[in-house]
Amino acid sequence: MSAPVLMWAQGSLPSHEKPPGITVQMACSTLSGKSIGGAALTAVVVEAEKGTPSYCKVNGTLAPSLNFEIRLPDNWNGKLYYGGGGGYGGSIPPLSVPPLKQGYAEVGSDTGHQDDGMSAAFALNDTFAAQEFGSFAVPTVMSTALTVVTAAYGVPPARSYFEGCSNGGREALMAVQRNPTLFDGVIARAPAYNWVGFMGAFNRTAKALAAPGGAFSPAKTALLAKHVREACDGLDGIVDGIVANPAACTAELLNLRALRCAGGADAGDTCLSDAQLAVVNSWMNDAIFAGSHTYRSRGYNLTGNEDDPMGFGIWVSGNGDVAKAGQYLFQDTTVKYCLTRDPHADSLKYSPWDQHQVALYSLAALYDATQTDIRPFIMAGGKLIVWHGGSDAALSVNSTIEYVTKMEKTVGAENAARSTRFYVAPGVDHCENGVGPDRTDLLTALDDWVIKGIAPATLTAQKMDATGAVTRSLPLCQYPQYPRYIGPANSAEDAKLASSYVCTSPGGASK
Ligand SMILES: [Ca+2]
Repeated sequence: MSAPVLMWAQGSLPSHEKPPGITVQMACSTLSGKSIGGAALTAVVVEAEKGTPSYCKVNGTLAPSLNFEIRLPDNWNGKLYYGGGGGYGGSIPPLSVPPLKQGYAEVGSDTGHQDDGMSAAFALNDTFAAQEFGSFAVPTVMSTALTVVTAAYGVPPARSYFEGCSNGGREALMAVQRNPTLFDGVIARAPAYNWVGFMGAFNRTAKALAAPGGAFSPAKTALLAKHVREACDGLDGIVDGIVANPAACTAELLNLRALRCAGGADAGDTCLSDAQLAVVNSWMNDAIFAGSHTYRSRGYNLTGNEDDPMGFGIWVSGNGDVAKAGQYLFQDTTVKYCLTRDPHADSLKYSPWDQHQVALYSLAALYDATQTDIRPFIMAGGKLIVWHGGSDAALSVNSTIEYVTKMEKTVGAENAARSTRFYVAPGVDHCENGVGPDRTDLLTALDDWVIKGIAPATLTAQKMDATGAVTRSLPLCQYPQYPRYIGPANSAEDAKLASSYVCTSPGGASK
């Protein structure tokens, strides 16, 4: 990175200089066929269609096999947006339309290998590929992207932001922790930051599901979800299908024993067998494993949204076949290609999770983003927004709560308050979807914070139908606050409006 770029990235230059009026045709013409930033570039104009503006699509490869894409808009706003990817990487994430519409130059990569995102096979015999996926890809591609964007527009980006969810959320925290001056602002959503811990939790719950009688059919999942809603939905002031105040949903209120089949053996869709209750138990309880430091994944909340199409069924139970569940598949490929290095290993027989300390240490060194001392990022002026869906069945919101809580303690309350924000979106599944409103313009909130010094407070979350019409809204409250309904009793219409809620602490005080 050149010195001027570093100065811009640290915010020492005015932010309101008007970027040059370079069209997508001009940008592509400048870059096409050139070798810039260590890569031979292709550059083609993608015409506007269906609400997506035209852009110059720039592709290149950094040796040996790190493929990246840069999307350059008309009316560049002078800023760069790096979007993270999901799973085990392997492909360039799709275009994110909102940042492009706002004039950002967008950047993404395949993290250095090519696969479907569900396989860790790339890591078996290629430590460099594992390192690229773990932490090298983002700073490596950023170095090239800054050079390419500067070549296209004549000036470097005035600000650079990173946003990602799931593995992309992990990449976000990894950048904050290891490359603290790379981005001016970072959005980490549902971060998969505790790789060793959550993979171990996935393994434990998958074994419970695979045990005799443990399989969870959709009917069993629906039974569980309905039971939870009946116990806890109203604790936030409105029965609306969202348990927005999980802290009040205690084990006593949940009373899961009431679901037990008489005698403990499966007796149909109106009860849970002991083997199925053991699955719920594994799901809800913390998973803690021995190591040079302990590896952890916090238990999941029962939310009453287990029966959502993108919830417990696809991520945990596999709708009756655990081998089809997302959690099973991720832990299985991790056991095969990272822990045993045996592609034929049976992950359901791999026990205990912490049996091979060297393998766990290696996995953590590559992929864990658990470092809580982010003062270098804060001292450089960086701003961090953390977000997690309240009914995320893939990664536990409680693990993210634990990270943020430890981080705040490590950096101190004052540093945390001036540089970090944490939001939980009730009723929202992994990264998006769910009963709850899942859309918030976090990028604009971050940009206003970085550029104008306007720190985000309560934001608004919206749910949209297929046509883009807003069907529901809620305040997006800063954790530990939750949106408490204060509208007319039992009004389904008022329940759809953010104005019917006030952010409230679980203990009762609101602001
Ligand atoms: Ca509710």
